[in-house]
This record gives sequence, C-alpha cells and structure tokens, in this order.
Amino acid sequence: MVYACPMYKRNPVPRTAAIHDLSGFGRGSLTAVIPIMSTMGIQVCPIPTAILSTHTSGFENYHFFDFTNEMEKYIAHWKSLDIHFDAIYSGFLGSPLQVEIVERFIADFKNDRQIVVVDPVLGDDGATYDTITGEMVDRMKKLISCADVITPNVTEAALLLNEDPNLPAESFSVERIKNWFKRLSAFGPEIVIMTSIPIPDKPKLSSVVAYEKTSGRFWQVQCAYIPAYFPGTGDIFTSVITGSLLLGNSLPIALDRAVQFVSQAIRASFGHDYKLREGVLIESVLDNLRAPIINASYELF
Ligand code: PXL
Repeated sequence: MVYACPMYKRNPVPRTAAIHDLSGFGRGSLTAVIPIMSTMGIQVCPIPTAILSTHTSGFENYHFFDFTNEMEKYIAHWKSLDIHFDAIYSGFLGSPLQVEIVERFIADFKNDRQIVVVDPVLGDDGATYDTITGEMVDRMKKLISCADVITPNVTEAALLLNEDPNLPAESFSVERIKNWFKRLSAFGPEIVIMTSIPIPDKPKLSSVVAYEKTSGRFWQVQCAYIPAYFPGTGDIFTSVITGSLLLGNSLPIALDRAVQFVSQAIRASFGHDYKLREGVLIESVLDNLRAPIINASYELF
C-alpha cells in the first residue's frame, strides 16, 4: 500500500514541460534542453513545436516539419493524465498559432507553485532568424505577458520594444539598459534576464543582467566576449537558468551558473577545428553542471 502522506503528490524530482523545436543536428533547442536539465536532476517533458533536420543558423535547405497541428492532440492526452509541472519552459516556436497553443497550455497547467519561463526566441546579432516574421514578433509580445521569467538577448529585447536591434555598443548606457528592463517587465514578468549586452568602451566584454521587479534589484555578470558565433547558446543559457531556479538557487546564483556554463562550453569548443554552426560541445562539459558554484562573480548593477 502507498503511504498517503500530504507530500505524496509532490513530484519526486522537479518536472518541467519544455516547448521547443527538435533540431536533429546543430545542438540547440530540445537537443540542448534535455541533456542539460536532465544532468541537473530535472525531469524534462518535451512538447516539440517543429521538427527540423538542423537549426536554421548557418544551414541551408533544412527540412522543417511544423508540428502545430499535432500539438493540441498531444497536449489533450497530457490533460487527461492530471500531470503537475514545476515549470513550463518555452523557446523557439514554429508558427504564430503555436503562441496561442502555448498560452492555452500555460492557462490549463498553471498552478501557484510553478515558474513559467519564456525564452522569446526571435533572433540574434541584430537580425531575426530565418523563420521569424513580424507577426511572430507581435505574438511573442503577448506570450511574454504570461511568463514569470523571460530571457531575451539584446536583439530580442529591441524587437519586443520596437527599438533598433542594431544600436552601436556606445549607446548602451546604464540608463538605457534599465529603461529597457522596466519596459519589458511592464509586459508582466517578475524577472527579466537580458544577455549579450554590449559594454561601452569594453569590446572584449559583454554583460548579462537580471532584473527582479518586486525588489527593484538588478544583478550583473560580465563575461569575456569571444569573437565567434555559436548557435544554441541562448537555449543552453535559459536551460541552466530554469534548472537552477527549480533547484532553489537565488536569481544571482542562477545567473552566475548559466554564464559560467555557457563560457565553459564555448571555451571547450573554441580551440577545436569544426564548423561553428554545429554548436558548442556541451557533451564535454555537462558534468560541470553538478559542481557547486565556488566563485560567484555577480554584482549589483
Ligand atoms: O537557438 C535558437 C534556435 C532554436 N530553434 C531553431 C533555430 C534557432 C536559431 O537559429 O534555428 C530552429
């Protein structure tokens, strides 16, 4: 007989729904989310948004299978199972209609001991990704209002705020950055984390900043700017953030862990001779996710 104590309903390990595409080659989206969060001791339950032969950065003629028409039937089965999620985490969405499906999923599976993390995957380096249209950007503005945590890079933040995504590094004053954070949090989320923020006069560094609306505090971690573009680092970053928050880490520690892991993965990759579009070699650094943070480098911003 199962002992029916009040704790019995808790998930034995934290559980997240992960709503992302499955790109078969190139290490991004679900092929990064699942190994990273599993290594951190989180159960990942994927809902594929699209199935691609590769991600879209640096590959041509990839096969893209839009999973929109299957998602509702897939989710309907989950509803019949009375599943409880400790987190709902969404990333790349394959069509505007999917945004509505994700919004409905959040409404249907919401509970008050859960975090909803939306990574508004739209673009990078001043440009939108191949499959992202203006309509997708507009729908994403609605989706972020359902989230507790959002993690745009600086290009995505600009797109969501109707700002120029190609501003020069010198224009990122502390005042401008804080203004962007406050406007993004006004959409709804309690926590906004922005990556790849240029630091004026420090071209070799970039910064990652987190803003907590209720306390009004900003946290910053600076990291080396490595002159190579690896796709998928945003998915890796947000997976570590979500995992850390689920494990009970504070926001600045989650920030530190995510920056350190992405930096370790880039450093493990950079010296090898292979195509950047294949993504960072996460497999060689996954074990680091089980190590405690020894030297945190976050500071108030
Ligand atoms: O890493 C973001 C991402 C996710 N999914 C797909 C992508 C990209 C970026 O290129 O193409 C399919």
